[in-house]
Amino acid sequence: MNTIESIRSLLITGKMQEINALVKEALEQGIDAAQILDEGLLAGMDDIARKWAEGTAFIPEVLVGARCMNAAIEILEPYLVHTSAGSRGRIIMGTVAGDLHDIGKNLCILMMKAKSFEVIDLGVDVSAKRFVEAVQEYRPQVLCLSSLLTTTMGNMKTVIEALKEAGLRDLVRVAVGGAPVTQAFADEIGADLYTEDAVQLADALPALIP
Ligand code: B12
Repeated sequence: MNTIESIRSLLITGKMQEINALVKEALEQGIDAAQILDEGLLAGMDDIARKWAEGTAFIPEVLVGARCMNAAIEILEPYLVHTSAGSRGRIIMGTVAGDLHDIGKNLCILMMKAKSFEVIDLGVDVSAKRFVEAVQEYRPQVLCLSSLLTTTMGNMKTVIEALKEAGLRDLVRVAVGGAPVTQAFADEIGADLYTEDAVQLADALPALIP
């Protein structure tokens, strides 16, 4: 098994130190950070998700896998984000109220930073009130909302309504995403942008920012 295959297969075991060491080893071997992310970590997370759906993996495995994934992303960040002079725009991102999923959010943040955007991370389970306060405080060009649950995706609409009530809706573009979110849903709630993944989001931002 090569280094990337080992990272992929170890993710479900939650052996963070071993995975981190392999990630560093892969970087030392000259393997591209994006390849480690795609073929090692994301492929490993897909394996876990499949096993969970089949009933051969359970929440603890998913949880430890997710922790390892987030830790490994931190190691990869400097290799994926090339800091250049100046920011191309300010973005705020968070996972909506009631939702604790943050891997997708963290990947979006990584990809946006990689494209030289300044990103403020509000974390998970973020209330509409907190999003509105953050928009007031930081005046971002774009607010990114993430949701992984069909039970929380409606909270994206609540955030958009709260922005309208606060008189801020015209000052900020709203991007939405996450596994259950679709273009049709984004249109229905009046969002300005939906993309399927983090790379497409980072690529679509320049057109969204005047
Ligand atoms: C990991 C995981 C967990 C972990 C989360 C750990 C963490 N730190 O994030 C834990 C174990 C905590 C968890 C808990 C739960 N989970 Co969960 N989880 C998952 C799992 C397996 C993977 C999600 C993931 O990280 N994917 C990898 C990332 C990279 O992909 P992503 O998040 O989709 O993000 C990409 C895109 O969607 C997009 N994107 C994301 N956000 C945004 C935002 C914008 C603006 C844009 C443009 C794009 C974008 O870009 C990202 C990168 O390309 C999914 C299964 C799946 N296939 O999605 C279930 C899943 C989402 N979970 C599910 C469920 C049911 C739960 C629980 C309710 C289970 C329970 N009984 O307790 C709880 C809810 C907890 C809560 N309140 O949030 C269901 C949801 C079903 C539904 N209809 O809503 C899923 C689909 C599993 C299933 N098949 O049943 N979960």
